[in-house]
Amino acid sequence: VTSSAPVATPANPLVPAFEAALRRVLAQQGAEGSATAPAAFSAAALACREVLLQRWADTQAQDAQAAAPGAVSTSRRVHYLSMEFLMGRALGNALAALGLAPSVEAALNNESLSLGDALEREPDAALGNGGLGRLAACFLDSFAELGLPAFGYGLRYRFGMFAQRIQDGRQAEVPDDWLRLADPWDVPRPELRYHVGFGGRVVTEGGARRWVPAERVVAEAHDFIVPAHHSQRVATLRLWQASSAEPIDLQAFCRGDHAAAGRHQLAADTLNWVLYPDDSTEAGRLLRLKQEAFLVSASVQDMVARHLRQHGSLDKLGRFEAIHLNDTHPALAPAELMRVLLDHHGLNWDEAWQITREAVSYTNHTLMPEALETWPVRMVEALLPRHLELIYEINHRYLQEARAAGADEGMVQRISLIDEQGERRVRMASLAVVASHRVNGVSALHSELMVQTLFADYARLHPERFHNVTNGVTPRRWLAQANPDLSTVLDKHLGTGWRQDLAQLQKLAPLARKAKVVAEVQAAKRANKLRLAERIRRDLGLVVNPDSLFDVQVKRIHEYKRQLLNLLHVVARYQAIIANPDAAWVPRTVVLAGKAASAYHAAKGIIALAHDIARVVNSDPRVGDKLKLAYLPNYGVSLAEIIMPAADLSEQISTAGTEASGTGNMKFSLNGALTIGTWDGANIEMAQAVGEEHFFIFGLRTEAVDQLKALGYDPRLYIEQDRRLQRVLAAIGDGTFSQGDAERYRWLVDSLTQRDTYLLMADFADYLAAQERVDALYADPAEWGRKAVLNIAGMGGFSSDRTVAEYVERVWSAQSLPP
Ligand code: DL6
Repeated sequence: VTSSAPVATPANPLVPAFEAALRRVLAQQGAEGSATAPAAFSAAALACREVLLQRWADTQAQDAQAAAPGAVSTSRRVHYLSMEFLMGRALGNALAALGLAPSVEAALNNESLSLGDALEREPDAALGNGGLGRLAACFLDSFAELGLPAFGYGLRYRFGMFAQRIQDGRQAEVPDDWLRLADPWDVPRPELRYHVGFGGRVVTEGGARRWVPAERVVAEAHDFIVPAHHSQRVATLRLWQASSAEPIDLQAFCRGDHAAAGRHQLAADTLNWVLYPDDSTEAGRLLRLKQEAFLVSASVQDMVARHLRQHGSLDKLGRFEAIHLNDTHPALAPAELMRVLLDHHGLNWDEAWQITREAVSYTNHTLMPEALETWPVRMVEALLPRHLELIYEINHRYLQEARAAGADEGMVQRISLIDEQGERRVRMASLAVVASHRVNGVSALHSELMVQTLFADYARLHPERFHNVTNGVTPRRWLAQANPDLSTVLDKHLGTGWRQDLAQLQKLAPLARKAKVVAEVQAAKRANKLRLAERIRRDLGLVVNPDSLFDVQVKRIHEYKRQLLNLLHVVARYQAIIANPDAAWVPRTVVLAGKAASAYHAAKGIIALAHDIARVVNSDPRVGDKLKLAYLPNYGVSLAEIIMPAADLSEQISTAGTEASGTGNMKFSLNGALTIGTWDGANIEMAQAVGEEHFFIFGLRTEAVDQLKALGYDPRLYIEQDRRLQRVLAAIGDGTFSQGDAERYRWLVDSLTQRDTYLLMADFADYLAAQERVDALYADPAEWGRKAVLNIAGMGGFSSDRTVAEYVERVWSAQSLPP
């Protein structure tokens, strides 16, 4: 743990209070004779929690005062709705933020306990899947750091998404039981409870519509407090827990039908079991929709209640409260807000719609058609009949306006919130766009493609709505906490201010010419590589050479991210080494990690192939340390904190036009890795910031991809021209890596040969050429080191503090509101 300022010194007024709390908690636990690492973890966490609770109360008081009638501040409170928050561990961050690391370390040492062990005991709060969820977690850190009045809203998943086990080289999903040790960070708010309805019917009473749900659950708030590192402010992550309004049916219980007695509670519990229940079944899909409605309803009710407490009326709600939709999962929020304003508070349509559009904004995180949510109308009708009525009405009015503005019938069909082709479906992205005053993409390229393709019609009608805000990552976690050795080097040469103002990394650029600075950065890298090598040995029993080039691709497993292209390179390299073992090979350790969605068979096939290739390559005595392939299981935030600082080469190789931004790419560069990447997502802005000559760029660009597809892409043309590609595909197809089983990867070779949706064949040769440039540069450590330093220096613009500041300016400010 490296502590950011304020550093705990004897003058730090928190220290005595903290030490007392620590002694108290340790004494309680010690009474059971359990002064062990888990006890040390919970004691340290509970002690931090006391300080955090005080800061939480102070922050709320400050924000309430700033929002009071007549107060000068007009800053809007942000309500960031997201199905995912990939928080990781909290203790290291809390100690650094509170400046308590040295004192807690000393206090634990007095009890013969180690802080390092205590930190390792904490389970990851993995309430997310990938970049979208980790971005939300970085934002919370920046909300606190920038002092923005803000709440993140999510669900308290009992079992996260899933923990990944590898059994016989295949992914197996097991429950991620992260709450098995009581969660010391959890702050239950039993006083904050809201009813959320499902099903039933809508009746007319006195001319007004009223929803009579068939089922009701209670949403209970549980807070997680996120501290700033350079002030006393905090941000709040409010997670909803469902319970039944009727937890036990006593009649059924007395009849002896215990299952029936608990069925309501079971239905409520199910809402909190896992993130993204497998959507390959109707029940799974229904549960997802229910979870989304649950998140949205509880959060909107909470926001409205707070606004009413502070302002007494609703007419200015849109001016004071921003509701942000992190992707389309919470896109029911505008319908829910309309329902609350119309049905509970008696506003008329125009008033309610004006407030809703002022409040709501939306970030799109993907252009992939299959990831764009739509829900069958029949499902929405059955579960949320009043919301469907409101969506119809929003649609009706919106299409009327569009017609009046000259939209023809073709356009009307395209912009309608209801997809009428095939089974009628509600288009969630359309609902989000129509109800928002601002819509943003997450990198320059993505935002441009968003208005040219997915939202082209809406962008023509409302150009002022569309903006770009390129993603960023928090330097507190992804540099200060994850990479203490590099941080020490930066502190020595730049001072400590980069934690708060990452742009200060620029000052490193001129130092890249100094061999001593480069050597210090390289020494930090080597220490991190030793740490990762040890982790690989521990998890896989595989010994890797810490001086080999660590070539890393870690992220969700998805065809568009092209982990398969990486594997094709590994096979090509393996074959080349076998063919010419005495050549001067630059030793490489290829590291992969990532989870595949449980119902995504092709992605799971890629994981299996990686393990099959690793088994053969790693055990071939002709190869030795010239090539090793390590697939680390159960990728998550804590593992990423070990991997990112240790990478020499970062693989960002998605097909151009498919990766919205990426944030892993930023974490790698920030930690001094060089990138091999396509002209995609935020890779582009990173290459521009660092200097394209310090990046290994390869592959077709978006326009070329589009042209090739328009002409009729035929992967066989590329295969026919490339002997290496033929040999690689032949080996994968003939059972070389699958114990002679020529059927195992037939589907994969067929798919690459016949369709190759993500153009691996078209980019293969250029990718291999770029890998050769990587080898050549790595053989010159001084030059590699210089470029590594320049990569770090160029990353000043990719802090989530900058990103959040841009959201405030472009999306959440009073100036961004519709007239
Ligand atoms: O914006 C955060 C993150 C981007 O960095 C990734 O490029 C993008 O894939 C991810 N998007 C999603 C959305 N769903 N899908 N697929 O996770 O968002």
